Amino acid sequence: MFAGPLDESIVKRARDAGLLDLKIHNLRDWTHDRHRTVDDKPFGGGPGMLLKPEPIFEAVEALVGDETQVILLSPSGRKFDQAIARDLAAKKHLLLVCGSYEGFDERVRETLADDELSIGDYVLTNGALPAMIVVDTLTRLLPGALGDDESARDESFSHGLLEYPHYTRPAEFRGMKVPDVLLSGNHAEIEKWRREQAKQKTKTRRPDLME
Ligand code: 4G3
Repeated sequence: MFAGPLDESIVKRARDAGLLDLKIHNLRDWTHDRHRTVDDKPFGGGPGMLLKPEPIFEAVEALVGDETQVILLSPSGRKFDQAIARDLAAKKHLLLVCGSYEGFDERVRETLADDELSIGDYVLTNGALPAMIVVDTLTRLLPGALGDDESARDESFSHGLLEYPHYTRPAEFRGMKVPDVLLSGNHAEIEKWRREQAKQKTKTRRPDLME
């Protein structure tokens, strides 16, 4: 599941360039029984299974260093966003713990985790996709991970607004014209137009982003 996405384009390039050292671990490697059991039924009854604490504790204890941030991925975490991404991209070492099904024994949360993140208000079968989303988001923030062309595009959320409309050639396509101001060569006017468009779009689509 991790192999495909993390071996693509920019993430692959960053790994190959040594900007990012990424390792995948299997919780089952820290079990001791014949069936390599990682889950169990919840005390008190109820549906679903929980990840047993022992393999997670052993795995985390084996993998952490002095500068490790241990982060659980779960729907009850704080909502992951670009500001959190910037903060995490500056960390030396992250350990992302992906639970599945009904999640973690509470003692993992209480004593092992430094933080708990959610990528949004929906439930997935496990935390692997959320972990990959976190990795992808952080990777493009690592110095040198994006080419110059790509870096220039990194504006979308850095002003806290949605992107202004973008156009490329041709200047007219099937009767649809690119706004004149973008062809004017007047960079002050272009900047003003873009700022206004971004503000309008954010106000109508995402008023929550406006202060
Ligand atoms: C823990 C994360 C893990 C508790 C994980 C389910 C969605 C997200 C899981 C739990 C997940 C998210 C595994 N689903 N929104 N599934 O980031 O109830």
